[in-house]
Amino acid sequence: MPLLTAAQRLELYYWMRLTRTFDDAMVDYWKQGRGVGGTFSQRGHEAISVGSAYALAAGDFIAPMHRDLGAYLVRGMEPGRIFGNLLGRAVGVSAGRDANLHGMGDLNLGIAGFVSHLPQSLGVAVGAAMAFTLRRQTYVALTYTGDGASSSGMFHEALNLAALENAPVIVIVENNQYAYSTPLAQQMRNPNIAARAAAYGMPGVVVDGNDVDAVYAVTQEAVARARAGGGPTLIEAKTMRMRGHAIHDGAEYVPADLLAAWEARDPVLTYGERLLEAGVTDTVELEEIGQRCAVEIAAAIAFAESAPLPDPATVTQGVYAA
Ligand SMILES: Cc1ncc(C[n+]2csc(CCOP(=O)(O)OP(=O)(O)O)c2C)c(N)n1
Ligand SMILES: [Mg+2]
Repeated sequence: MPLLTAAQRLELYYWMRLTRTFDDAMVDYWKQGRGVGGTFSQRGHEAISVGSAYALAAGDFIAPMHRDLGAYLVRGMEPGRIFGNLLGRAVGVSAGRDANLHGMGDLNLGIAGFVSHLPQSLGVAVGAAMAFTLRRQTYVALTYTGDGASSSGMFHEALNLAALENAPVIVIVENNQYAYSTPLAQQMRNPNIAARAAAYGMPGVVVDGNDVDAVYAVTQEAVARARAGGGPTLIEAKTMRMRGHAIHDGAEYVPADLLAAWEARDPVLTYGERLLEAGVTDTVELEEIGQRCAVEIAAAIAFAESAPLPDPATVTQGVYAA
Protein backbone atom coordinates (compact mmCIF):
# COMPACT_ATOMS: atom_id res chain seq x y z
CA MET A 1 0.00 0.00 0.00
CA PRO A 2 1.36 3.46 -0.80
CA LEU A 3 2.05 5.39 2.37
CA LEU A 4 0.03 8.56 2.60
CA THR A 5 2.06 11.74 2.63
CA ALA A 6 1.82 14.19 5.52
CA ALA A 7 -0.21 16.50 3.28
CA GLN A 8 -2.66 13.72 2.44
CA ARG A 9 -3.10 12.80 6.10
CA LEU A 10 -3.85 16.41 6.90
CA GLU A 11 -6.41 16.34 4.12
CA LEU A 12 -8.05 13.31 5.71
CA TYR A 13 -8.15 15.22 8.98
CA TYR A 14 -9.67 18.22 7.24
CA TRP A 15 -12.43 16.16 5.60
CA MET A 16 -13.29 14.43 8.88
CA ARG A 17 -13.30 17.74 10.74
CA LEU A 18 -15.51 19.29 8.04
CA THR A 19 -17.92 16.36 8.32
CA ARG A 20 -17.99 16.68 12.12
CA THR A 21 -18.49 20.45 11.97
CA PHE A 22 -21.37 20.03 9.51
CA ASP A 23 -22.90 17.35 11.71
CA ASP A 24 -22.63 19.35 14.93
CA ALA A 25 -24.16 22.40 13.23
CA MET A 26 -26.92 20.28 11.69
CA VAL A 27 -27.83 18.63 14.99
CA ASP A 28 -27.93 22.04 16.78
CA TYR A 29 -30.07 23.44 13.99
CA TRP A 30 -32.59 20.63 14.24
CA LYS A 31 -32.66 20.74 18.02
CA GLN A 32 -33.57 24.39 17.75
CA GLY A 33 -36.57 23.32 15.68
CA ARG A 34 -35.29 25.09 12.58
CA GLY A 35 -34.81 22.02 10.38
CA VAL A 36 -37.36 20.22 8.24
CA GLY A 37 -38.42 16.67 9.12
CA GLY A 38 -35.77 14.36 10.56
CA THR A 39 -32.04 14.14 10.15
CA PHE A 40 -29.33 11.56 10.80
CA SER A 41 -26.25 12.32 12.85
CA GLN A 42 -23.00 11.13 11.30
CA ARG A 43 -21.07 11.21 14.56
CA GLY A 44 -18.71 8.27 14.81
CA HIS A 45 -18.83 7.43 11.09
CA GLU A 46 -16.40 10.08 9.83
CA ALA A 47 -13.36 7.84 9.42
CA ILE A 48 -15.34 5.31 7.38
CA SER A 49 -16.96 7.68 4.91
CA VAL A 50 -13.89 9.89 4.50
CA GLY A 51 -11.18 7.22 4.49
CA SER A 52 -12.97 5.05 1.95
CA ALA A 53 -14.01 7.83 -0.43
CA TYR A 54 -10.47 9.21 -0.32
CA ALA A 55 -9.23 5.93 -1.84
CA LEU A 56 -11.19 6.54 -5.05
CA ALA A 57 -10.10 8.28 -8.24
CA ALA A 58 -11.84 10.51 -10.76
CA GLY A 59 -14.51 8.60 -12.69
CA ASP A 60 -15.26 6.15 -9.87
CA PHE A 61 -18.79 5.84 -8.55
CA ILE A 62 -20.34 5.80 -5.09
CA ALA A 63 -23.76 4.76 -3.86
CA PRO A 64 -23.86 6.09 -0.27
CA MET A 65 -26.23 5.45 2.63
CA HIS A 66 -27.52 7.79 5.33
CA ARG A 67 -24.31 8.16 7.36
CA ASP A 68 -21.92 8.97 4.52
CA LEU A 69 -21.79 12.76 4.56
CA GLY A 70 -17.99 12.54 4.52
CA ALA A 71 -18.07 10.60 1.26
CA TYR A 72 -20.30 13.22 -0.41
CA LEU A 73 -17.91 15.95 0.69
CA VAL A 74 -14.73 14.13 -0.38
CA ARG A 75 -16.30 13.38 -3.76
CA GLY A 76 -16.86 17.09 -4.34
CA MET A 77 -20.39 17.93 -3.25
CA GLU A 78 -20.44 21.42 -1.75
CA PRO A 79 -21.71 21.69 1.85
CA GLY A 80 -24.11 24.48 0.83
CA ARG A 81 -25.87 22.24 -1.68
CA ILE A 82 -26.18 19.53 0.95
CA PHE A 83 -27.55 21.86 3.63
CA GLY A 84 -29.84 23.32 0.98
CA ASN A 85 -31.12 19.82 0.34
CA LEU A 86 -31.76 19.23 4.03
CA LEU A 87 -33.81 22.44 4.12
CA GLY A 88 -35.71 21.52 0.93
CA ARG A 89 -34.41 24.56 -0.95
CA ALA A 90 -34.19 25.02 -4.70
CA VAL A 91 -30.37 25.09 -4.45
CA GLY A 92 -30.38 21.66 -2.79
CA VAL A 93 -29.05 18.68 -4.68
CA SER A 94 -32.56 17.38 -5.38
CA ALA A 95 -33.84 20.95 -5.95
CA GLY A 96 -36.26 20.65 -3.04
CA ARG A 97 -37.72 17.30 -4.07
CA ASP A 98 -36.42 15.67 -0.90
CA ALA A 99 -35.55 17.42 2.35
CA ASN A 100 -33.23 14.73 3.59
CA LEU A 101 -30.26 12.65 2.47
CA HIS A 102 -32.35 10.65 0.04
CA GLY A 103 -32.25 11.60 -3.58
CA MET A 104 -28.95 13.43 -3.08
CA GLY A 105 -27.36 11.96 -6.15
CA ASP A 106 -25.34 13.90 -8.67
CA LEU A 107 -24.14 11.80 -11.57
CA ASN A 108 -21.74 14.57 -12.62
CA LEU A 109 -19.89 13.76 -9.41
CA GLY A 110 -20.39 10.00 -9.77
CA ILE A 111 -22.77 9.90 -6.80
CA ALA A 112 -25.95 7.84 -6.90
CA GLY A 113 -28.99 9.09 -5.02
CA PHE A 114 -29.36 7.17 -1.77
CA VAL A 115 -32.16 4.63 -2.08
CA SER A 116 -34.18 4.81 1.13
CA HIS A 117 -35.13 1.14 1.03
CA LEU A 118 -32.20 -0.56 2.66
CA PRO A 119 -29.98 -1.91 1.20
CA GLN A 120 -31.20 -1.35 -2.36
CA SER A 121 -28.25 0.94 -3.16
CA LEU A 122 -26.13 -2.21 -3.34
CA GLY A 123 -27.95 -3.31 -6.48
CA VAL A 124 -27.31 0.10 -8.03
CA ALA A 125 -23.59 -0.11 -7.23
CA VAL A 126 -23.22 -3.63 -8.57
CA GLY A 127 -25.03 -2.55 -11.73
CA ALA A 128 -22.72 0.43 -12.14
CA ALA A 129 -19.69 -1.81 -11.64
CA MET A 130 -20.95 -4.29 -14.26
CA ALA A 131 -21.48 -1.39 -16.65
CA PHE A 132 -17.85 -0.33 -16.20
CA THR A 133 -16.76 -3.84 -17.12
CA LEU A 134 -19.03 -3.96 -20.17
CA ARG A 135 -17.63 -0.64 -21.34
CA ARG A 136 -14.08 -1.87 -20.71
CA GLN A 137 -13.50 0.97 -18.25
CA THR A 138 -11.33 0.53 -15.18
CA TYR A 139 -13.51 2.53 -12.81
CA VAL A 140 -14.83 1.00 -9.61
CA ALA A 141 -18.06 1.38 -7.65
CA LEU A 142 -18.12 1.77 -3.87
CA THR A 143 -21.23 1.39 -1.79
CA TYR A 144 -22.12 1.43 1.88
CA THR A 145 -24.71 -0.19 4.07
CA GLY A 146 -25.44 -0.87 7.71
CA ASP A 147 -25.22 -3.89 10.01
CA GLY A 148 -29.01 -4.17 10.12
CA ALA A 149 -29.38 -3.86 6.37
CA SER A 150 -26.78 -6.59 5.87
CA SER A 151 -29.39 -9.14 6.96
CA SER A 152 -31.79 -8.05 4.25
CA GLY A 153 -32.34 -9.92 0.98
CA MET A 154 -30.77 -7.43 -1.41
CA PHE A 155 -27.46 -7.63 0.46
CA HIS A 156 -27.14 -11.32 -0.38
CA GLU A 157 -28.44 -11.00 -3.93
CA ALA A 158 -26.13 -8.10 -4.71
CA LEU A 159 -23.01 -9.73 -3.27
CA ASN A 160 -23.75 -13.03 -4.96
CA LEU A 161 -24.16 -11.34 -8.33
CA ALA A 162 -21.10 -9.15 -7.78
CA ALA A 163 -18.96 -12.22 -7.10
CA LEU A 164 -20.42 -14.17 -10.01
CA GLU A 165 -19.82 -11.32 -12.41
CA ASN A 166 -16.46 -10.43 -10.89
CA ALA A 167 -17.80 -6.89 -10.66
CA PRO A 168 -15.38 -4.10 -9.66
CA VAL A 169 -17.38 -3.15 -6.58
CA ILE A 170 -16.47 -2.57 -2.94
CA VAL A 171 -19.21 -2.99 -0.35
CA ILE A 172 -18.58 -1.39 3.03
CA VAL A 173 -20.76 -2.42 5.94
CA GLU A 174 -20.75 0.29 8.58
CA ASN A 175 -21.22 -1.91 11.62
CA ASN A 176 -22.23 0.66 14.23
CA GLN A 177 -23.57 -2.02 16.59
CA TYR A 178 -27.21 -0.97 16.26
CA ALA A 179 -29.96 -0.95 13.69
CA TYR A 180 -32.33 1.56 15.16
CA SER A 181 -32.80 0.10 18.69
CA THR A 182 -31.73 -3.46 17.78
CA PRO A 183 -28.20 -4.44 18.82
CA LEU A 184 -26.22 -6.63 16.43
CA ALA A 185 -26.41 -9.71 18.65
CA GLN A 186 -30.20 -9.64 18.42
CA GLN A 187 -30.32 -9.71 14.64
CA MET A 188 -27.51 -12.09 13.61
CA ARG A 189 -25.56 -14.88 15.31
CA ASN A 190 -22.18 -14.30 13.70
CA PRO A 191 -20.47 -11.24 15.24
CA ASN A 192 -18.40 -10.69 12.08
CA ILE A 193 -20.38 -9.50 9.10
CA ALA A 194 -17.27 -9.75 6.92
CA ALA A 195 -17.42 -13.54 7.40
CA ARG A 196 -20.44 -13.55 5.09
CA ALA A 197 -18.10 -12.80 2.17
CA ALA A 198 -16.91 -16.42 2.17
CA ALA A 199 -20.42 -17.54 1.26
CA TYR A 200 -20.21 -15.60 -1.99
CA GLY A 201 -16.59 -16.42 -2.76
CA MET A 202 -15.05 -13.01 -2.25
CA PRO A 203 -12.57 -11.51 0.21
CA GLY A 204 -14.07 -10.21 3.45
CA VAL A 205 -12.07 -7.79 5.56
CA VAL A 206 -12.68 -6.40 9.04
CA VAL A 207 -11.31 -2.95 9.75
CA ASP A 208 -11.35 -0.55 12.67
CA GLY A 209 -13.92 1.98 11.48
CA ASN A 210 -12.57 4.64 13.83
CA ASP A 211 -9.11 4.58 12.25
CA VAL A 212 -9.11 6.61 9.05
CA ASP A 213 -5.62 5.44 8.00
CA ALA A 214 -6.76 1.81 8.31
CA VAL A 215 -10.02 2.41 6.45
CA TYR A 216 -8.11 4.14 3.67
CA ALA A 217 -5.60 1.28 3.47
CA VAL A 218 -8.12 -1.56 3.18
CA THR A 219 -10.28 0.35 0.74
CA GLN A 220 -7.29 1.29 -1.36
CA GLU A 221 -6.27 -2.37 -1.53
CA ALA A 222 -9.80 -3.44 -2.51
CA VAL A 223 -10.00 -0.67 -5.11
CA ALA A 224 -6.66 -1.71 -6.64
CA ARG A 225 -7.81 -5.34 -6.81
CA ALA A 226 -11.14 -4.41 -8.41
CA ARG A 227 -9.47 -2.10 -10.93
CA ALA A 228 -7.05 -4.86 -11.91
CA GLY A 229 -9.90 -7.28 -12.63
CA GLY A 230 -9.78 -9.04 -9.25
CA GLY A 231 -13.47 -8.54 -8.46
CA PRO A 232 -15.42 -7.39 -5.43
CA THR A 233 -14.53 -7.05 -1.75
CA LEU A 234 -16.69 -6.89 1.34
CA ILE A 235 -15.30 -4.61 4.05
CA GLU A 236 -16.80 -4.53 7.53
CA ALA A 237 -15.85 -1.34 9.35
CA LYS A 238 -16.59 -1.62 13.05
CA THR A 239 -17.67 1.57 14.78
CA MET A 240 -20.37 2.92 17.05
CA ARG A 241 -23.38 5.08 16.30
CA MET A 242 -22.68 7.89 18.75
CA ARG A 243 -26.16 9.45 18.63
CA GLY A 244 -29.67 8.12 18.22
CA HIS A 245 -30.84 6.58 14.98
CA ALA A 246 -32.13 10.00 13.91
CA ILE A 247 -32.62 13.35 15.59
CA HIS A 248 -35.82 12.33 17.39
CA ASP A 249 -34.19 9.31 19.05
CA GLY A 250 -32.52 9.81 22.45
CA ALA A 251 -31.07 6.26 22.26
CA GLU A 252 -31.70 5.60 25.97
CA TYR A 253 -31.47 1.90 25.09
CA VAL A 254 -27.71 2.15 24.42
CA PRO A 255 -25.66 1.32 27.56
CA ALA A 256 -23.77 4.40 28.80
CA ASP A 257 -20.51 2.48 29.37
CA LEU A 258 -20.54 1.23 25.78
CA LEU A 259 -20.89 4.79 24.49
CA ALA A 260 -18.18 6.02 26.85
CA ALA A 261 -15.74 3.37 25.62
CA TRP A 262 -16.29 4.46 22.02
CA GLU A 263 -16.22 8.15 22.92
CA ALA A 264 -12.62 7.63 24.04
CA ARG A 265 -11.91 6.35 20.53
CA ASP A 266 -13.49 9.31 18.72
CA PRO A 267 -12.21 9.09 15.12
CA VAL A 268 -11.64 12.82 14.63
CA LEU A 269 -10.00 13.59 17.97
CA THR A 270 -7.78 10.52 18.00
CA TYR A 271 -6.61 11.22 14.46
CA GLY A 272 -5.62 14.76 15.44
CA GLU A 273 -3.66 13.30 18.36
CA ARG A 274 -2.01 10.74 16.10
CA LEU A 275 -0.90 13.41 13.65
CA LEU A 276 0.51 15.48 16.51
CA GLU A 277 2.43 12.51 17.88
CA ALA A 278 3.78 11.68 14.43
CA GLY A 279 5.01 15.24 14.05
CA VAL A 280 2.86 15.72 10.96
CA THR A 281 1.31 18.88 12.34
CA ASP A 282 1.03 21.09 15.40
CA THR A 283 -1.86 22.34 17.49
CA VAL A 284 -1.85 25.71 15.74
CA GLU A 285 -2.39 24.10 12.34
CA LEU A 286 -5.12 21.78 13.64
CA GLU A 287 -6.86 24.79 15.15
CA GLU A 288 -6.58 26.63 11.83
CA ILE A 289 -8.21 23.68 10.07
CA GLY A 290 -10.98 23.73 12.66
CA GLN A 291 -11.53 27.45 12.07
CA ARG A 292 -11.59 26.93 8.31
CA CYS A 293 -14.23 24.22 8.70
CA ALA A 294 -16.33 26.45 10.97
CA VAL A 295 -16.24 29.27 8.42
CA GLU A 296 -17.10 26.93 5.54
CA ILE A 297 -20.06 25.37 7.32
CA ALA A 298 -21.40 28.72 8.53
CA ALA A 299 -21.25 29.93 4.92
CA ALA A 300 -22.98 26.76 3.73
CA ILE A 301 -25.84 27.24 6.18
CA ALA A 302 -26.20 30.93 5.26
CA PHE A 303 -26.25 29.98 1.56
CA ALA A 304 -28.97 27.37 2.15
CA GLU A 305 -31.08 29.61 4.39
CA SER A 306 -31.07 32.50 1.97
CA ALA A 307 -32.13 30.30 -0.97
CA PRO A 308 -35.78 30.09 -2.01
CA LEU A 309 -37.99 27.04 -1.85
CA PRO A 310 -38.55 25.50 -5.30
CA ASP A 311 -40.92 27.23 -7.69
CA PRO A 312 -44.19 25.24 -7.63
CA ALA A 313 -44.32 25.54 -11.44
CA THR A 314 -41.33 23.17 -11.62
CA VAL A 315 -43.01 20.42 -9.61
CA THR A 316 -43.22 17.97 -12.52
CA GLN A 317 -39.57 18.39 -13.47
CA GLY A 318 -37.40 15.40 -12.69
CA VAL A 319 -40.45 13.20 -12.18
CA TYR A 320 -40.48 10.03 -14.22
CA ALA A 321 -43.53 7.90 -14.91
CA ALA A 322 -44.11 4.93 -17.19
C1 LIG B 1 -36.40 -1.93 3.64
C2 LIG B 1 -36.32 -0.92 4.74
N1 LIG B 1 -36.88 -1.22 5.93
C3 LIG B 1 -36.85 -0.32 6.94
C4 LIG B 1 -36.28 0.92 6.76
C5 LIG B 1 -36.28 1.94 7.89
N2 LIG B 1 -34.94 2.10 8.40
C6 LIG B 1 -34.16 3.14 8.01
S1 LIG B 1 -32.64 3.08 8.70
C7 LIG B 1 -33.02 1.67 9.56
C8 LIG B 1 -32.00 1.01 10.44
C9 LIG B 1 -30.85 0.54 9.64
O1 LIG B 1 -29.86 0.04 10.49
P1 LIG B 1 -28.43 -0.22 9.91
O2 LIG B 1 -28.51 -0.95 8.62
O3 LIG B 1 -27.65 -0.88 10.99
O4 LIG B 1 -27.86 1.25 9.59
P2 LIG B 1 -27.60 2.44 10.65
O5 LIG B 1 -28.85 3.28 10.66
O6 LIG B 1 -27.32 1.84 11.98
O7 LIG B 1 -26.44 3.21 10.12
C10 LIG B 1 -34.32 1.27 9.31
C11 LIG B 1 -34.97 0.09 9.91
C12 LIG B 1 -35.71 1.19 5.48
N3 LIG B 1 -35.12 2.35 5.21
N4 LIG B 1 -35.75 0.25 4.49
MG1 LIG C 1 -26.33 0.03 12.24
